[in-house]
Amino acid sequence: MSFGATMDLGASRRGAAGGPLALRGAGLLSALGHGAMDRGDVTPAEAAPVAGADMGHAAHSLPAIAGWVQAVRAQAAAILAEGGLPVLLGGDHSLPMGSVAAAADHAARLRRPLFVLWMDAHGDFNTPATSGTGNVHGMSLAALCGEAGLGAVWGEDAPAVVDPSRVMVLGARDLDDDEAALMAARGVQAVSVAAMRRDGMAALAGFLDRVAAEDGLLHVSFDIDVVDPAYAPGTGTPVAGGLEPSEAAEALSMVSGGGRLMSLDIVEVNPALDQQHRTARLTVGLMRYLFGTSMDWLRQAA
Ligand code: B3U
Ligand code: MN
Ligand code: MN
Repeated sequence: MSFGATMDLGASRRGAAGGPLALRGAGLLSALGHGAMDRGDVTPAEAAPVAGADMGHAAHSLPAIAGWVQAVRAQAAAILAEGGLPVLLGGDHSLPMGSVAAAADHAARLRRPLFVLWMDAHGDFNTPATSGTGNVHGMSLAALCGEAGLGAVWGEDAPAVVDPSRVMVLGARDLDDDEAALMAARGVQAVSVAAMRRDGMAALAGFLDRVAAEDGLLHVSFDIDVVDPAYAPGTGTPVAGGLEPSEAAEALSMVSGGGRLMSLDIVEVNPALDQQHRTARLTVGLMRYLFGTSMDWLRQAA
């Protein structure tokens, strides 16, 4: 069950707000499989006033982003409550603060641990104190793991939404120094593209084994910049040396096979930077490997 959030205030470059339309236009619903439906776009809750006059500098647009996160959380929670699988179409990567929070609430109700697979060139593990850009899409995973500074989203002393030791960042290749140190200190497993080429999919396989061993549920947060910009140029912060489409497809197929997927984000597709819709099309094609609708899509598209 997909829904859109047309928000890109967490990024430096505008345009990812057009992601939901681009993904739908590229055939998202058919990729999600038989019976999938789209709920349209959420409307943000009114921006909450934030205490602390300099908050806006350390984390740009945080009050407005918090309003969107709240709306995403409510929609994802409603879909989960109906027994559906929420698919958030972003928008930038700050929005999953809402979808992951909804998944965590739902998993807690079922008394099962939530695991998060964050497929991304970046760690998104900065805080307002470590961020060089002030962009909230570079802080969302840290906030979910309980780091301080984005209190406007959940309230300053809210507990961590996710246990950092149950998080894997896959495809990481652009971590800031302080960010990498914080991830290591908290026990977030970051797997670089180089490590994936060296070890095959062993790290991901081990992670998925853990999910199964603990009878966990899995949230996948897919930032399209995990794929190499040669194939996916339509994104705001491209980083060379990314995954080949076949590698991303293999990873998503492995997740699909485990049958533990509970919710999904598809973020950072920016049609304003795309070339002939190829990034949106590739993103949708890759999702076919997650939902078992691929029919060897990559080979057919080639
Ligand atoms: N680490 C940098 C760059 C970045 C993070 N996420 C994206 N870009 N998309 C930052 O701004 O925190
Ligand atoms: Mn990201
Ligand atoms: Mn990224």
